[in-house]
Amino acid sequence: MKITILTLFPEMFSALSASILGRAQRAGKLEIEVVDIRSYTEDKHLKCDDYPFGGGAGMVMMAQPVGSAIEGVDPGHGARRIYLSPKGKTLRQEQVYSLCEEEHLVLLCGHYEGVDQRAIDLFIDEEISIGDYVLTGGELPAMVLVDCVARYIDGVLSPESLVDESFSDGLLEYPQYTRPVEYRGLTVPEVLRSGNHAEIDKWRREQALEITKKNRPDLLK
Ligand code: 4GY
Repeated sequence: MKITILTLFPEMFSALSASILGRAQRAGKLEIEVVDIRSYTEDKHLKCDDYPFGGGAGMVMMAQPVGSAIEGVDPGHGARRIYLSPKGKTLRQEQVYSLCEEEHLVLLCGHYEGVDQRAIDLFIDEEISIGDYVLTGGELPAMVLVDCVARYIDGVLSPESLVDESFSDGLLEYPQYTRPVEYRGLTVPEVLRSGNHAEIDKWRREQALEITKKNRPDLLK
């Protein structure tokens, strides 16, 4: 899968070279292309933002550099073009499963007060929010999207890592423990050390149900 990220702050994406996403890229399973929107501006001073019509605080990203950048990276509109913003539909795990089927994603990161609406109307397929809060830009949401989608690309994680995770059966995940058996007076539940896999499965299902009831009763409805 290829993911192209359009941003005014390409240096923020160095984080994607670490850990599992770094390994996926080196193995050729995931290609991440970070493109500086500024390199597409036709302004002689390389300006990419301007004052909002109608007044108000802050700056708005201009349609021209954004539109030209999108057309530059996806000329035939073969990609799914996504704008990250709090106005989008909130990302949920079911949508992550469907996005990972795409050959090419183009992620547009807004900054300041946002992007000229005409660039969104003309060039964007879908607006996605990662949650009901406001950030300074779409860069961290783009990284969130890359991360959760990349986990489902074949060979990025072991298949076993994906079966028992939170949301896989509509529930949150059961608690995990590793050595030592005792830490500051707290011990690992006996059943997990029993070797009785039927009992372990039962305990984990009960715990998953319990934690979901307590923290996310909405998931049970
Ligand atoms: N929440 N989910 C989010 C965000 C910042 C103004 C557009 C979010 O996706 N994006 O808070 N983004 C805004 C800042 C420009 C992006």
